[in-house]
Amino acid sequence: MSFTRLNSLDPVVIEGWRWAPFLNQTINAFASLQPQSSDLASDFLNKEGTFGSKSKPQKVQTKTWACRTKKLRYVRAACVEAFGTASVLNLLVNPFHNYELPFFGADFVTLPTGHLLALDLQPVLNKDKLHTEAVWERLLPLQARWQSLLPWGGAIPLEAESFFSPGFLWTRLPLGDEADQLILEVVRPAFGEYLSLYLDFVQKAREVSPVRASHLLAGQKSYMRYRAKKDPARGMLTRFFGHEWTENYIHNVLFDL
Ligand code: DBV
Repeated sequence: MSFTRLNSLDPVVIEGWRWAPFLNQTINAFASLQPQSSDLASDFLNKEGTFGSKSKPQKVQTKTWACRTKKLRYVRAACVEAFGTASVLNLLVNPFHNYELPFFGADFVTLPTGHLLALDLQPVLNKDKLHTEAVWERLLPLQARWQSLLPWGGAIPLEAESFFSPGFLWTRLPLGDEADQLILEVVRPAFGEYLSLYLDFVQKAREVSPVRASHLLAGQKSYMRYRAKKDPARGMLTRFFGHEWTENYIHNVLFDL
């Protein structure tokens, strides 16, 4: 039975999708902020395709859940399921630039080669104490606790480093029961704590001056430009859905500023 989503707030139903509990937790967390639907074309709300050989085509689907709230310009979750090939939840929360708030970012990726799990409150302005100090003070203890239970994910591209905080939780795990248990017992509660911390900052955030807001806007744009240019999912999405849809999705839905 299939259910077509007409609105970006409609629930995401993907049979067998392993990241569903994480998305549901996110949706519940934002429910208290009076979320409003984001204006997304139906081709981005629900997308289905096939890939692989003609004799053995495989099904893939991508759905986008999104909303905005009083202080958050654009909250979006990209959900991908291609059985045996990829299962992804990529989340990004973009605050309005007149609030002193970081981004909330998560990348939960399962490929035949293993899981790749990234979670962070990413700075809009990296070398700016006013922007980072209050966040990092509360984030670092969370990172210290949860990262100690997970292997470090390894080097990230040098040019990407300034977009991450020192509270970056980052791991790669081989597929299997042991990873499933770590995802359940470590990644899931860590995600809950990072999300609660972020929502606490959102709740307390006050509007900043127009001058400050323009700095924050410049920082947001440079982050978004980087993410759109270097999206690690570009190859995968192009293979699934073609060049044109993928570029439109990356520039208008995933990283839209
Ligand atoms: N990554 C995205 C979006 C995805 C997505 C929108 C819709 O930003 C998936 C899907 N990430 C995705 C895939 C891979 C990665 C890798 C499919 C694997 C690519 C491959 O192996 O072929 C964090 N994601 C990665 C890597 C990093 C991140 C560091 C490995 C390095 C690389 O291959 O470039 N994603 C990256 C990041 C954040 C994030 C900067 C912030 C939290 O969301």
